[in-house]
Amino acid sequence: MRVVLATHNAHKVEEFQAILGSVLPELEIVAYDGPEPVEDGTSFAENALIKARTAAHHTGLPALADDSGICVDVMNGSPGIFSALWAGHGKGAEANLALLLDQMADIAPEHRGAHFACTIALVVPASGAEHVVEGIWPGALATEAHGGGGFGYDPIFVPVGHEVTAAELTAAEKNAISHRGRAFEAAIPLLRTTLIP
Ligand code: ITT
Repeated sequence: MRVVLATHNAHKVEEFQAILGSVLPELEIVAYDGPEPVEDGTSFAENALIKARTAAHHTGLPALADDSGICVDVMNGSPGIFSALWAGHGKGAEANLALLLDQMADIAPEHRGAHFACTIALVVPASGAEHVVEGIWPGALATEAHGGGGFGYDPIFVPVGHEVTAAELTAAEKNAISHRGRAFEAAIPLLRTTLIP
């Protein structure tokens, strides 16, 4: 069964393939290269559904989308759904990360709690079915960036129970405990029952 992955983020594609490849080899994950929707939802779930619906509509295939981000406690959950564009359009991951570190510069260690959130949407055009699952990865923000793995905010996120950042974990370690890995724990049974005959 072919499933289209409605993302233009190459790091997400890598993590999806690493997580899904070994567990559901029956699924052939194909990249989506059609029109990009406007992500104007007000939650991770709304944005994930917007992306999955667009890809399902343009390809006729079941579509998976991921909307994710980092949510900082003392910032009332920001950057949240604005994580990819926190420093502005076209600025990129380094600028996003630098801005967040700057905004958190005066915040004491005990108030640096944060979590990553990932919502995965599955839209099946043949049946009209729509599903949404979520995963959360709790932790705290470091005061400076460390590590070269992962992507986005990984170099400043210290997962709960760890003393290193997410960017210092191996890809397999990250995928086993991350928000994306946890969302897939919920998505995998759904994918099995919905897509595999
Ligand atoms: P698509 O919409 O094409 O999927 P995107 O990167 O724009 O790609 P989002 O709107 O969901 O996707 O924004 C996700 C952002 O949240 C991402 O660009 C990172 O800045 C951050 N993020 C999400 N998951 C992350 C992870 O595992 N590690 C580090 N940062 C992450």
